[in-house]
Amino acid sequence: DQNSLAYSVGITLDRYIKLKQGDFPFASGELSQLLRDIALAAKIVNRETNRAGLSNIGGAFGQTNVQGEEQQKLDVVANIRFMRALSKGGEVCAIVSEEEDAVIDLQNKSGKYVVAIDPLDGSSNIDVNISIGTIFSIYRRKTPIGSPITSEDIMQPGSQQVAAGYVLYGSSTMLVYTTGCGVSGFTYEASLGEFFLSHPDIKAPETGKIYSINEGMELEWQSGIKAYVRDCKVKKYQSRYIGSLVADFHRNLLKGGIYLYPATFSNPNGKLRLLYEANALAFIIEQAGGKASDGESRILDIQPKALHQRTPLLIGSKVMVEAAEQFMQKTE
Ligand code: AHM
Ligand code: MG
Repeated sequence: DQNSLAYSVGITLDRYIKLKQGDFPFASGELSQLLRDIALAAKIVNRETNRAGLSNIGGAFGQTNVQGEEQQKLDVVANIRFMRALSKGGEVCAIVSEEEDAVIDLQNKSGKYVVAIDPLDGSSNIDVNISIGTIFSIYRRKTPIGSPITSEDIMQPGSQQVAAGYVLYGSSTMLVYTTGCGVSGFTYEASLGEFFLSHPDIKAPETGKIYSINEGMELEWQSGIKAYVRDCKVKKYQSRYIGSLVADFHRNLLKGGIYLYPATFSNPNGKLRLLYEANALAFIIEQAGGKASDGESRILDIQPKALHQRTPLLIGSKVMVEAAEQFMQKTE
């Protein structure tokens, strides 16, 4: 088939996007360009990430700027890079970012797309050389092109995403995305400066043996989550928690597993953000055959009410997410 053929000849992300353009909703070429803009910013962030350990010796490395100013933190750098790529590209009218309190209205009258992005998630892991990620969601604006942006454009449920993806800056750097026709994964070849298709048509295993949750919070959990995690232990599942959402999600997507960030007594909506963390991964997992839930409802059906709204998240292999939901509904 087309996927395996493409892989065997070493297909780049650019070529793949072109090949698949017909699959995109509205196939105007602008969404393709937007994905390329994101990939370019990801390459730059990848370069900065690889240099992170050198930041303290930045002077010697030539990283301190002429004014001798200290280097900016990497999550700030990543935000600047993605903002620049998205605003210069011309396809986007508004951006929601974890790093910005308000919506960025680009005043771009011809931009059809709204992007929600976490430019660098898991940034507390940077200093200790652990994988981090970028997460993005793409929506078409609802109001007519040329009119001012309204909350109708921004507050769309995840089911309205036209594309979503993540970049994992790990032992290798990968970009994984969906436009609603399955999930494709690309690995970055730094010496060539290209993402190559390495994981065509990713499918999440129906079930798995990995559970990922911050167990230090157990005393804060509701009884359903406690009972589910206990069941994972009875079944002798593997506990794996990096504390970097993209990395934990990616491993479970490929190997089969569940990631849980539940409600706690002190944080009844959990920690993760609906717009730029949960929704993108929920779209991807569903496209891969898995499931994403807040314990009661499908993540993609949640109508957002606030920009930085949080949601509990149970995500991963279908059978495991359904089991966790059942435990929660039984015991609460
Ligand atoms: P951040 O957006 O401040 O980086 O927080 C999100 C991160 C996720 O990557 C990770 O899964 C989670 O927070 C870990 O939280 P905790 O340390 O509470 O387990
Ligand atoms: Mg984050």
